Amino acid sequence: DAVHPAPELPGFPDGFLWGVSTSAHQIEGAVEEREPSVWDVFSAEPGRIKDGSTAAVACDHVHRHREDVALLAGLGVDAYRFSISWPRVRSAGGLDFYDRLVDELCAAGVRPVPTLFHWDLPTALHDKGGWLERDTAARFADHVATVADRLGDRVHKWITLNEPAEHTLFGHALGAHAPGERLMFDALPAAHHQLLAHGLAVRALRAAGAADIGIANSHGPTWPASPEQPDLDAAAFYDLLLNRLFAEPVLLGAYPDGTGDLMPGDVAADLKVISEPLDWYGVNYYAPTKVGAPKGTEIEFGGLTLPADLPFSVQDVEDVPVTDFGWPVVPEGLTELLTGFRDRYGDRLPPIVITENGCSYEGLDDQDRIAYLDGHIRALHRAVRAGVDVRGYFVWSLLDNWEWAEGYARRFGLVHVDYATGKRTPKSSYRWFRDRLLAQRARARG
Ligand code: GBH
Repeated sequence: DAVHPAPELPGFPDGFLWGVSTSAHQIEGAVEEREPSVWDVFSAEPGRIKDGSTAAVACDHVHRHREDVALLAGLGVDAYRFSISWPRVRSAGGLDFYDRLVDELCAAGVRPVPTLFHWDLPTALHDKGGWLERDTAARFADHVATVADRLGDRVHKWITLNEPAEHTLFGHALGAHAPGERLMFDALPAAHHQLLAHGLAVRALRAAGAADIGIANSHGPTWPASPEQPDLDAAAFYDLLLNRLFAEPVLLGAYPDGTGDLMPGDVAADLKVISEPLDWYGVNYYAPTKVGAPKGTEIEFGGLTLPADLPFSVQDVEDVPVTDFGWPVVPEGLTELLTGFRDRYGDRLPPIVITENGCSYEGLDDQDRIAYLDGHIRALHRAVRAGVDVRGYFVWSLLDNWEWAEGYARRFGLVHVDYATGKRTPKSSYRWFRDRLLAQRARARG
């Protein structure tokens, strides 16, 4: 039942890692089997989540993990990126669930690639100040040491944090995500403490013998709305906040353009920790952002309403298709992003792994998703041909799942989930990706 005899994808370098991604809070369910996280509390508050839902059951992955591992095996991916729920590890079962999951993945020939923090902070830590509190970074490092000690014999590739930029902006500055803080620029300490947590986690993983460590940062090209100076300035500021602020401490050991002065603590000493060398740098790419001077009105952006008093405005990228979520589809943006990073950071940039890329569309015969993935994988290959060292590509996501403030309305999966019954149904894109992976492998064998 091969889908689409369309042209094969271009061949990627030997050892290139193909995978799919998920995150704990978005798929696991089984909330009663773990401590609460900030997302449980946030989603229980009226009006926070668009469809009023919570992730209490979600894909019920904790009880259906065998089925999901079988789906991964059927897909033929080399690797599976999932996240480890810190609240679950703190609960009675400890790491038991992840221990089993890792065993099953290894038995299925799929490499486990855990993310150690994907936004679901234990409520107990949030109550002590959460990411605004420096001590949370130290607690995270202890947690990471525990995880590495238990799983490090079978897990050989690690991701520290997922998108500290989004977690700072949406969770702590704008209040659209958990923990719902609206601190605007006073949210910057949450960025610094997450970055510090990243660096301390790298040290803890190294101490446990880990040799293959990265971070998953969210990045996209920022397109000025016009060549006029106010638009250029606003776009540069947005690029600073979303791209440079989270890349440069990690890659260069420095905060860009004086932003370090806004961070708490002994910033110079912390930057030494934050810039611990990485084996690779993970990029989550969805779309470019068109940015102009502020317009003094609220802005609809990526499903959020941004306040009127930001020093920039986000505008629609015109004349391109959009996904069901309204996000523009711009594969060239991925080539531009990666060649731009290479030009900007030169030999300070480690090999790149695309840790997320994907789109939200309805339907089982999801030809739009196939077109999106095909376009982005080709765009990635153009970056490789232009000399960017790219080592892997992970689709977001294996399963339809709970899309944060959007609830269950957005479907990013290669596999459809019927939330009433938990039934999984592979979409056309699942078969398309499987066939492309088979072809890559046949090609690699020569
Ligand atoms: C990731 O966040 C998360 O890691 C993951 O948990 C989540 O499910 C997934 O992506 C899908 O959202 O209006 O076109 O300019 C990505 C967050 C993606 C948010 C791009 C802002 C701007 C879209 N960002 N988005 S657009």
